[in-house]
Amino acid sequence: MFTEELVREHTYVPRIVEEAEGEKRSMTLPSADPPGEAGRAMTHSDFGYLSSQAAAVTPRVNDEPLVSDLVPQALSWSSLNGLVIGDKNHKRSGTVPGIGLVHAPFSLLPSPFPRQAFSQAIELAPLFNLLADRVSQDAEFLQQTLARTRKADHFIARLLDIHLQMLDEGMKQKIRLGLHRSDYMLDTATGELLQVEINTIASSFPALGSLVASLHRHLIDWCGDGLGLEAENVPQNGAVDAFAQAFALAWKEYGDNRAVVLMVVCPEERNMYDQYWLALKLFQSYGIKMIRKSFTQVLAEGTLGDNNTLFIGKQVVSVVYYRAGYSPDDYPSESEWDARLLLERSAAVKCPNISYHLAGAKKIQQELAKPGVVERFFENKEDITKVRSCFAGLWGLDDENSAAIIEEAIRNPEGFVLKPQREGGGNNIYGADVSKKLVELRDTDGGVGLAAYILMQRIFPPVHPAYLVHDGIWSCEETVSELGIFSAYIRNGNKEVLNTEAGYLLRTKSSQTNEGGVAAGYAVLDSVHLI
Ligand code: ADP
Ligand code: HGS
Repeated sequence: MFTEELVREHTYVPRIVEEAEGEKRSMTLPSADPPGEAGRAMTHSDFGYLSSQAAAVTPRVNDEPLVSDLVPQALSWSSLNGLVIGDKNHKRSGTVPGIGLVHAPFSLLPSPFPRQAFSQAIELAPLFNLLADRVSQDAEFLQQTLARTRKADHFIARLLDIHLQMLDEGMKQKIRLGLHRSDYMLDTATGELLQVEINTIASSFPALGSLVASLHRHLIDWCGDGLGLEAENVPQNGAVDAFAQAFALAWKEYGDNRAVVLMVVCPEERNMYDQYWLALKLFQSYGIKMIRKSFTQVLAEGTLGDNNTLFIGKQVVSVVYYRAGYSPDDYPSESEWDARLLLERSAAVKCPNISYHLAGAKKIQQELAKPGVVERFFENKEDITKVRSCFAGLWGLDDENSAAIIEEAIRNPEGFVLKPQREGGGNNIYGADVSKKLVELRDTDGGVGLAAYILMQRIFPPVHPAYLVHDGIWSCEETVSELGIFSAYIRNGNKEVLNTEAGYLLRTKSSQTNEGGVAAGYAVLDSVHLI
């Protein structure tokens, strides 16, 4: 277990709903005309505060002296323990390690999170590993589900082309390595834990996420009972060790002791320390080296030897781990695509390979939510129910029954999020822009552009006060949180080598912010205080 076994069976019923109802706040999806000032966009704060019980463990908001005492403690701890990123104001901070560092944005104290929902998310991890693996093996499902999307989205089309090419040429490697992160939000309206998305490529912050939990446990110890928080209710977060173990197991399955692990990175990367931590843990714990190369460097230094063995220079590569390649921005020219194809053709274990990458597309998430589709991949009724229990409302816009939901979303945009097939934060459409974009897509070229998007029920998580620390400055804000559960999966042919949860990530943002993502500057790193 990489997430400390704190999940005791509680007959815990989410109080969120009761309290809010008590306080006569509307809990259903926003009606056509949102309450409050005419035209004011609905924000998370319109939907229910965390229960008073949860609020009780939230930091004392106006305890200025305490906070002013705690912040320097937290900032120094972050610098001393590598909870850092490259400073955007420093030119070389994305290319030269050790230059222009700043603490990673974090929440000063852990955020309350229902224990039962946390354990549910942990329990789902091995199931989503299996689902991603089985979907990835169903080439027909992938190609068919994305058939219309490819016509409206050139990036997805390129990925599907590589997939077809590999099917045609035959995949040279039967070992599969998945390092995923499934993101969830609590839905105030129903008290349910709903899946926002699953990332099957470049899931960030396993290392810095692990460090924030340690920071919070340190601050709680440092403060004694001054905070009214129990360090034991902040689960240890072993994500960085779990990732290192997964790399080492895949390396061992490949079976070449000379080999190294290759991390494919962006030419400029301010989140390099989250990445270097993985390399350090892999070397310290298993004596295996991890090298970093951009697609351009892969094309320049990469060759395929006998049996498609991948060489970077003279080094044999047994595992390729992508921390780039999930966005069209990562392929500014054909040479990046050539590098991707070279890696895909190689005998190295890819994390992810092209079919795992496609299995994480938002259109696939939406298709899986359709009645009877999970049954294509799971027989066990209990597993099917568990997986489905966290599905939010998801709609495709490219089939004959899409017209109704499109009209509903145009009329009632606040209840939806419009999502393209993109990753990395900052791509989704919210609020009134949902109507505008849908009308534009519907009324252009016969609506073909609609196939590049999915519609998702907007989730309104409970709001809680928190101290957010950016660039050494703290502010107390009303916030909402998103829980990510990392998971690791290794299969060698028919042999399942590893199937486990691999730690967690909590990201917290102002309740006034639509988008999420730490790297994109919307959220901060956080950890959970289980209630
Ligand atoms: P990406 O792959 O770009 O990170 P996500 O689907 O994770 O895309 O969305 C990015 C952010 O948008 C999430 O971190 C979350 O803050 C917000 N978001 C996404 N879907 C929803 C939703 N259904 N309801 C509320 N917020 C959402
Ligand atoms: C890296 N620069 C992700 N990954 O996890 N996004 C956030 O760190 O290697 O910022 O909150 C790359 C996506 C949420 C992290 C960033 C999944 C990246 O954006 C990689 S595709």
